[in-house]
Amino acid sequence: MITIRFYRCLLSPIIEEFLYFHDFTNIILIFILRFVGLIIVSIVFNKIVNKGLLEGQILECIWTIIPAFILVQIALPSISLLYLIEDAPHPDLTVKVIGNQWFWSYEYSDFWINNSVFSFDCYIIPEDRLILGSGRFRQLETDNRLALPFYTKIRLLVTRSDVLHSWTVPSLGVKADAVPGRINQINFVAPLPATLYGQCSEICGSQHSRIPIAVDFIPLKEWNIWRSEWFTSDTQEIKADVVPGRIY
Ligand SMILES: [Cu+2]
Repeated sequence: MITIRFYRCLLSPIIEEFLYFHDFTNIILIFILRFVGLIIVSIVFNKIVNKGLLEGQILECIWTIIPAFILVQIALPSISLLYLIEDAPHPDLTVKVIGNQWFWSYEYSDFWINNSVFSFDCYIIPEDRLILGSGRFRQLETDNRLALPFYTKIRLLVTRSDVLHSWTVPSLGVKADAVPGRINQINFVAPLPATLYGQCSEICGSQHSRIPIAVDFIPLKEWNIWRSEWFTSDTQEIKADVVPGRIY
């Protein structure tokens, strides 16, 4: 099994759509910039003056309809993308993400241990505990990782316990503010096994840069093992590299 392990890569159908839309809009943008630039240059150097021209109905129609048509071309995929982000019928797994000063808590609300919800906290691994050459990223590794099955529809409910935070994983194309008194929902599917990283994207205090996000996407079978190991372990602390069979 080959596992992707990067800070930035595209690993979700949504982020791929973002990229297509970005490229498409850039093509239009380059066309407009070149066209308008060309006209400005030609106006500056043009010596032809038409003193009799007071109105031009056809010309005005053209220069209204064509830009309007271009705007519709941009608006339609943009709106459909917005719907795509929000739309998540029947997610397979729901996890509650709680932002704290300064760590993330995760609650698997569908799973319970001894009458308490299956939850854990993720703190940054400090620099002095990182071993040189171990392949771990500085400022991005956490002591526990959020483990999720890949090829599964995931819904995250993001909220906070103190101040504003923002749960962000660029590779999945998700960024959700953890807002006081509110629950934000994000949905994604990871098509491959991967370890992805993110960081809080809302200035939330002096340790804002010290609450990274590390997500493991693992096969459902391994995820079930991971979950049952957690249930049976005494310390209820799972090391970051617990998943067997991983090739980095
Ligand atoms: Cu934060």
